[in-house]
Amino acid sequence: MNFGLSEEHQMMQKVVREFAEQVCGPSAAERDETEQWDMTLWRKMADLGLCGIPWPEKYGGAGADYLSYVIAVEELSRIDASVGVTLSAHTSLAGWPIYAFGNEQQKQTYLRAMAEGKSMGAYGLTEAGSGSDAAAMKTSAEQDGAEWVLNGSKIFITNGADADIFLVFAQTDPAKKHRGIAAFILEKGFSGFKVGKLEKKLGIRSSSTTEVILENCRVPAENLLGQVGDGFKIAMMTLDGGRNGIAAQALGIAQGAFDHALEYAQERVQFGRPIAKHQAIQFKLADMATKIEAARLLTYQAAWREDRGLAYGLQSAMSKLFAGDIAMEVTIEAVQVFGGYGYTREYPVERFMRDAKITQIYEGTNEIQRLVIANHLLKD
Ligand code: COS
Repeated sequence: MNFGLSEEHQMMQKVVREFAEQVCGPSAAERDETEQWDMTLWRKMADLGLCGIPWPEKYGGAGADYLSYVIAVEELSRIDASVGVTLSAHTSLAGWPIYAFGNEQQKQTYLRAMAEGKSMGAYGLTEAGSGSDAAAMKTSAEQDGAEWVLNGSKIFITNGADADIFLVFAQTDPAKKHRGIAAFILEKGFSGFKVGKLEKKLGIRSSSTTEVILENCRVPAENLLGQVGDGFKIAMMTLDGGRNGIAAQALGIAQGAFDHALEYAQERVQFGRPIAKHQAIQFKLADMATKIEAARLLTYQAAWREDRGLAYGLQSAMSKLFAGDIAMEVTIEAVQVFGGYGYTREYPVERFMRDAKITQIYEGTNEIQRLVIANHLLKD
C-alpha cells in the first residue's frame, strides 16, 4: 500500500493550486456576488491542459489519470467551488460518456473539442418531474429519417449557459421504461435547442445552472450515443464516476474552509490569547482535520480504483456521501470559529458554507447515495 502521491500527482496539485490561488482566488468573491461565470478562466484552464485531464492525447487530452483529475477538482474547489464544479460536470458528466461509449468520429469531433477546452460540456438528465427517479423522464425522442426529434425540457443543468455540447437523455418508447431511454450528443446550435431560465442559487453562484428546452430539436442520427435503450445505463455509469468528482469538490470546499479557520484561530485573540489556544477551538479544528483526511482517503481511493479498471460505483457513492456530509459539517464549524465575522461577507467562509450544501444534493442526493450503497451491499 502506498498513500503518497506520485511526482506526477504532486505536480498536478502544485500547478492547479497555484492557478487556483493566483488566478481564481482574487476574483472568487466578486464572481459569487455577481453570479457571473468568467470565460477567460476557462481559456486559462484550457491553456494549462485541465479541460481533458483523463483523456488520451489522441483525443486532445492530457493523457493523465482520474486521480490527477480528482486532485485538480479538489484544488480548484479549495479556492472556488464554482470553478471546481464547472470542470467536474464538463469532464465527468459530458466527457466521460463520450469517451466510454462514443464511436471514433464522436470522440474526434466532440471529445477532442472538449478536451482542448474549445467547447464546454454539460449533462441533461434531470427534469421537473424526474430527479431522484431518473428513469421517469418525459423528454421524448422520435426517429425521423436520418434525424431524431427531441421534445421536452431538462432542468438544473450545470454549465447550461456556457456549454456548447450537451449530453441529453430522452425516452424513445415509454412502454419500455428505463430500457427505452437513449443518450444523444447535442450542440447548442441545433435547431429547436434553447437554453431556458438561469437559476439564482444559494451557492456555487458563478457556475451557471439553467433549464434546457427542446422543441422539435433535430439531432442527426450519428449523434446517438451507444444504442437506443442504452441511455439509462450510460446515465447511471456516468454518475458512478461523476459522484467522485463531486466528492473531490466537497473535499476541496472543506479543506478551503478549514485552512481559513486554522489561520484565523491563530490570529484572533480572546481572553488574552489566540482562540487556537482554547480547547473548545482545538477540538473543533481536530475534528475538522480528521473528517477531511477521511474524505480524502475515500475520494482518492475511488479514483485509484477507476485508474486500475476496478469497480468503483460503490466507492464513489461512499466518497460523495461522506465528503458531502463532512463538507457541510466542516464549513459550518469554520463559520463558528470565525464567530460573528464568519457570518459576514468580509470573510470567505460563509461562501464555502453556501457552496458546500449542493454537494449533498446534486449527482444524486445523499439519500440516493445510501440507496446505491445498500444496493451494492445486498447485491454483493
Ligand atoms: N451502472 C450500470 N447499470 C446500472 C447502474 C449502474 N450504476 N445502476 C442501475 N443500473 C441498471 C440496473 O442494473 C438495471 O438494469 P436492467 O435493466 O438490466 O435490470 C437498470 O439500470 C435499472 O436499475 P434500477 O432498477 O436500480 O433503477 P431505478 O430506477 O430503481 O433507479 C437509482 C436507481 C435510484 C439509483 C437511480 O435512479 C439514481 O441514481 N437516481 C439518482 C439520479 C441522479 O443522480 N440524479 C442527479 C442528476 S445529475 S445532477
